[in-house]
Amino acid sequence: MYWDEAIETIKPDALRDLQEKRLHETVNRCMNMGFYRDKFREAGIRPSDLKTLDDLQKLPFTRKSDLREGYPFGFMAVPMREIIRIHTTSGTTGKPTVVGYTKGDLDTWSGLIARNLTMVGLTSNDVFQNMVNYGMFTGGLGFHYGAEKAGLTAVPAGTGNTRRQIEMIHDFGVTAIHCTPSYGLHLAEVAADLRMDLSSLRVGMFGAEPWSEKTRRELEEKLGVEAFDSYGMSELYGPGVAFECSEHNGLHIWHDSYLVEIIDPVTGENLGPGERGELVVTPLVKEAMPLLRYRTGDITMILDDECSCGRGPRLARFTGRSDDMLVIRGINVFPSQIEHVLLSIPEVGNHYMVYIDRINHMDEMTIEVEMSRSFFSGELADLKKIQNKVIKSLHDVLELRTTVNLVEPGTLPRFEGKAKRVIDRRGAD
Ligand code: DLL
Repeated sequence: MYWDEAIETIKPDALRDLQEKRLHETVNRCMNMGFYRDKFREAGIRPSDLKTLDDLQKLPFTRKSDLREGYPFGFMAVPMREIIRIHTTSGTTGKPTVVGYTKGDLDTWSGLIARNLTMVGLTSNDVFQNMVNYGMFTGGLGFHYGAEKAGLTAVPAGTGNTRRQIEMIHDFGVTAIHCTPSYGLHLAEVAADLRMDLSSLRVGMFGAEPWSEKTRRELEEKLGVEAFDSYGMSELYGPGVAFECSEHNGLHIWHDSYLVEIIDPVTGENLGPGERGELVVTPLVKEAMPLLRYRTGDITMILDDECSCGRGPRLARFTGRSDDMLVIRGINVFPSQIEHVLLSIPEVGNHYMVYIDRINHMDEMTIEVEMSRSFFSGELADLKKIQNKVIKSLHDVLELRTTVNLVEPGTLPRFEGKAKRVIDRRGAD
């Protein structure tokens, strides 16, 4: 068990003092980086202009593209000899972003994860199987060190070989798992097909990609776990930034370590609690790679009503990104809208792929979706009816004509890491 009483029960005044002290330290550390020295000079501000937390908005934003330009080590605020590990973002477009960690960073990060594991009720009596990638992705080593710090028995399973994963769960009496929600669904399907036993499980922690309440119910039912949402990103250490408690009503953000703002992604203006917008985070504890007002691109809102667990503010479930918007024949489409429509139709399952092509200069969106097992009769007339229903439901929400192909259950790709469900095949023409 890992319980940091001084921090987790901190009173509002003491918290504010701590946040201000840590913000000053962070700004001073940032002055070791050419990028921030230039930014401050351009904006005509000095670190000493930052007196209280209310001055945060005077500081410039930092964007993913800034970090990319600093590849590989341009954002390190300490000499390389103090950096004892690096991770990188997945970098599907261009170079990835490199994130450095000092010894202090690894200690702080594992402490944050250990807090989360304790928050969801895990103790040294639990056996924890970590089914995410242990390489450059932060989910593997990040959760692993947190689990050890909290005293759990860690099983560093990594990804792949689902049958073996299920055997280990059974043989080692695994009580808690961590994976992406899409892999969780796959694990459940394989276990059901092979009639293998997952009954030792009681807690499932899922994150690294957006998922819905419907998926939560399915994961809980099929895996026999209580499912917790976990949010993080490499630039902010990795997982452990925000995590659900057993109320399952928003993710607690560790406010001693991260300052959060919500902004309008277009104007950059700050929005209030209850208003949905882009999450901007200023980490307060990072040594190797401090960041100021980092634009995560993730869409959420701050819930400032008190949680009955007594912990600090929460972020609402993430509903997409400000930058995954697709423009199809001039219409803005968020992949989360497509998912939402598909999940509301019982005849189709939650595995789907979206393809976007440009045919004769026109954008065409094709959605392949698996039928639900219980509705899959193979009757042509039934299929046509369901297909039309999906097309109409999508049209009602997106105001867009789409091609829908229904496919047999179990035929679309399953993802061990993050699901990549949108494939944009439009070339520049
Ligand atoms: O995904 C870190 C992580 C590992 C989080 C394991 C949770 C569990 P990146 O690869 O840098 O880091 O990707 C970060 O993933 O900006 C979000 O868009 C998305 N994401 C992460 N967690 C959630 C979540 C890790 N719970 C990007 N809900 C973020 C929705 C999420 N999206």
